[in-house]
Amino acid sequence: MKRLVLSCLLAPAFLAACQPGSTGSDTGEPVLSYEDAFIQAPLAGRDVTMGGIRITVEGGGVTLTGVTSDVAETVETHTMEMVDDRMTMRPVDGFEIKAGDTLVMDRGGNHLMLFGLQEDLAAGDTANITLTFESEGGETLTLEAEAEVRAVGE
Ligand SMILES: [Cu+2]
Repeated sequence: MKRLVLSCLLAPAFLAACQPGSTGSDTGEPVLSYEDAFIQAPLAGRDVTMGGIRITVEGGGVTLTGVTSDVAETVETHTMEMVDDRMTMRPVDGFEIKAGDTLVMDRGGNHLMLFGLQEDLAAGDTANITLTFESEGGETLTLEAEAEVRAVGE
């Protein structure tokens, strides 16, 4: 089985190499890249928080099918929507990303939700986030992201 995996486990200074456009593929197989992966430091006493990431795919479309992290028991993908004039969030099982597009997960919109956090997680830490995708051809792809734990408001 052919598996295209792109890891960007690099310091911020090297992230330019992982930005959209630098990983294009002519083979028709999706190539994933990411930037700006973060986890918001949990409020004191809470074991739930949110996170974000920008994922770009080149060369073919994918669906984001699952997320895990080494600092959380479970990770869900959520979106925000208006229900009865109030912004609420709900889980989304599969985010589609078309070839050439970027899925933005950040505060106030699509985002990651982390449950069962490791107790000592704090701003300044780094955490691994593993994202699993299915290509249009049915292949499984994995993206390993390194996320920065940021204080609220940073
Ligand atoms: Cu949420």
